[in-house]
Amino acid sequence: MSRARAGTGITRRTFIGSSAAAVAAAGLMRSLRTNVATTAARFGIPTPWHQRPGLQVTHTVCDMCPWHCGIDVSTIDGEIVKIDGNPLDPKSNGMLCAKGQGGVSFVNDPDRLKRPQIRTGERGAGEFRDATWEEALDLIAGRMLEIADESGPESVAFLGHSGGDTWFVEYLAQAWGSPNAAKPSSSLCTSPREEAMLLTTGFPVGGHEPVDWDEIGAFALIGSHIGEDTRNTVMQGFSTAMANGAELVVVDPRFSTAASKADMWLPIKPGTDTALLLAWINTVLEEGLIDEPYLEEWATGLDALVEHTKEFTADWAAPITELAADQIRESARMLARRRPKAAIVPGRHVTWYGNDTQRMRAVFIFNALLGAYGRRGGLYLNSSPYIEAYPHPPFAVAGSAGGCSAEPGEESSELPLGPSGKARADGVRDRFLRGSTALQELIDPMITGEPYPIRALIAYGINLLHSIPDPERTKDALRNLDLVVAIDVLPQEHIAWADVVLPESTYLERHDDLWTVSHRTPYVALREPAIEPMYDTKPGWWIARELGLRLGLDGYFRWETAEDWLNTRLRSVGSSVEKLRDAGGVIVQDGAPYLEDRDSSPFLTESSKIELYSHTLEVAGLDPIPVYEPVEDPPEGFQRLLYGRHPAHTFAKTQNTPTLRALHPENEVWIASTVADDLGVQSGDKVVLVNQDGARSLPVSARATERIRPDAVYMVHGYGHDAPGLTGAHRAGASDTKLQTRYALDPISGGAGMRVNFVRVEKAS
Ligand code: MGD
Ligand code: MGD
Repeated sequence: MSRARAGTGITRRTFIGSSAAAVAAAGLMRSLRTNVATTAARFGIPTPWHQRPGLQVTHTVCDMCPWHCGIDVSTIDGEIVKIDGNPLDPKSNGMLCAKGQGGVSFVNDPDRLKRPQIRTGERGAGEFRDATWEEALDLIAGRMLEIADESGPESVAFLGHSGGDTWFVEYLAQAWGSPNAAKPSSSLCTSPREEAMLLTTGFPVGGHEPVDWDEIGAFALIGSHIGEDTRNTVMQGFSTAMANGAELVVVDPRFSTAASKADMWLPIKPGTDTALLLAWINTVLEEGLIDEPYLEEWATGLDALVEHTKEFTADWAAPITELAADQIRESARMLARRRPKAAIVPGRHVTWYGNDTQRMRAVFIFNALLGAYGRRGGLYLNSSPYIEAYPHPPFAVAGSAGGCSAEPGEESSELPLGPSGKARADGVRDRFLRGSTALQELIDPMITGEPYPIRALIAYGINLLHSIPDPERTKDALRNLDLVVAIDVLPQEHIAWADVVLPESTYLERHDDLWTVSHRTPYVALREPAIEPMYDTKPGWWIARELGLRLGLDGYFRWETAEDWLNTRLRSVGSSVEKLRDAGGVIVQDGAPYLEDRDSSPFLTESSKIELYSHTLEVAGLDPIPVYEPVEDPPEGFQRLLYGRHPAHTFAKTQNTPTLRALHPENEVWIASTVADDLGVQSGDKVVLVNQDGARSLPVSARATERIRPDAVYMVHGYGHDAPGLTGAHRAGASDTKLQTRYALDPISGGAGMRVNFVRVEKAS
């Protein structure tokens, strides 16, 4: 495998040049490096990694979180020594977060899955024997074919996430013919905002939120906890905006890191944000703080909106949100004064309370009133890169599983067609719910066989028992299935429930499909292996292809290697794997981010305008303009369970990664000081959380703090692992998922609102 070779450790990529000067300079640097290394060796100082001979750099794409930054991976003698951001990549801009740098440790985690395994004990017992790839793949394909013969291809579900999911959840699932394919990044994350944005502007938010950070004058974060949510580019944008003096309003029941930087913090009562948003809309309409010429040209439904929101004043919202009316008005003015260089930043994980699409509609309507879409300093317009898909025979089923990740396949950014719609209860309104992939709605059919049975599950890179609410229900489903296949890199909890475990090579050991990222400057990025696969692991593309061939899907797998696939696609933009590698791993194309860059309306609704009033919703019998629906209050003695991210960890997948674990070994539960006092709990005491249905957490440290409202507790997602194979993360901290025994289904997007669970804090015995 040829890689970009570093001239020196310091100016790696740029240093190589064909000119004599570059060659001479390289020689000089080499001799300097030798001298430094010799001197260091004389004094017994180990040679720094960037001065060691044989340094190579591979341009590839990170997979430590779903943001997928471009990275430069430095290796010496086939060993990874350092990962940096790729300066050419529009996402990383040469920078990288702790999670990304933790990749070295992730790949070298001694607990990794090392070889294929076949279950020997009961499901859940975790008893396996080693198997060859041949045997494991034959077994899976044989059972899939039997099941399809009896119950049809739709009785096999494909659930997946992580960077290689397109091979399984999209390509293989569609070729095989199952509409039951889904990613957690849709209905457990972004589906309400994607549906809301489509309804309002006709295009989705997409993987990359289009905030014009460089020029923004004022912005609001509603629940988005940038700083704890450490998406690299978003943190860079946030820092730029703050350094430029942008004003910031943070709406969060918790004094988050972002709140500590804000001009105004609104400690809202959880679940009441739609009331606040309606009052913001009312304030700017009443006070004439809207961009009238923009709305005249680009929006419909303003009169109806004025009429609808007349009664939703700040005084109306104050007792609902438990915020002061003046604070509500002043925060709306703070944003509107800087219009159009102002916006509410579209949140990302927005499946909160079940009425989430309407809350996100209110966000997008407010942004329209400020004139933000397609304006400098507001929300620019993303463009998709031009590149052709891999040519293949027509799929047996159409659609993609969609998601919030900036993932391969992102160019098809319309909302995914509705695989799981088929598996949902009757009576669901036609376009909605079927409009997106509601992963959690596929679990019941695995248990009940209704409306038709799902009998087999291919789980690729999804943490089945930590990502989907009500894990006991998921276990019931796993118990009931006729085939469970887990394709993963770590012995996560659900692995013990698989019939066949297939160990994938990690993202630093394999190719994947191209990243085709819809962006201000749309771009295509290449994932290439930086090292050879460790152990007896295989890349996802190889596994999908080998399975496909055994399933008789030869027509879809005429390509032999990932490089064949990539070269075919890259030919359509005059490139190849080799050319792209030499160009630094990224092809950046021109975008058209502002209205003035476009010849026609960018708004793709039926009216070609921003729809403040949605006829589509009206026709479906749903509220055409958002209304506030109260959520259930916590019962006496309970607090609402809120959760979020830790800057150094991703979901439930990095808690076992040695260097990241060293940064944050376990989570803690934030409890308002007054509540903690009443319970006699002090910071550092171990407590157990018991939810409304009696589910109990592992013991977890309390953090008594003024930084959260008394009606809620908060914890970082992803801890409380029960898998003994995760030797570092096992039983460290507590799991939010295990306390989420219920969720509220969003009737429009199919999203699963997870903030509808309540917990009682008990002192651990
Ligand atoms: P949320 O869960 O919506 O996540 O990041 P966000 O979209 O920012 O936000 C959590 C915040 O919402 C918390 O501060 C919480 O106190 C607040 N909150 C809770 N309830 C309410 C409420 O009712 N109203 C309001 N206004 N606020 C409330 C998620 C994002 O993070 C996602 S989706 C992904 S895919 C990435 N994952 C990730 C990761 O795993 N690790 C790290 N380090 N960063 C990540 N960034 C991304
Ligand atoms: P992770 O815990 O990152 O979350 O849902 P998931 O993507 O399921 O699990 C990733 C899985 O992939 C792990 O099993 C990991 O070991 C495996 N893996 C990692 N790398 C690779 C690889 O290269 N190849 C393969 N084959 N496997 C790999 C995330 C989802 O969870 C999202 S997007 C959101 S926003 C929601 N967040 C959330 C929350 O905050 N709280 C609760 N309670 N539930 C949530 N669910 C959602």
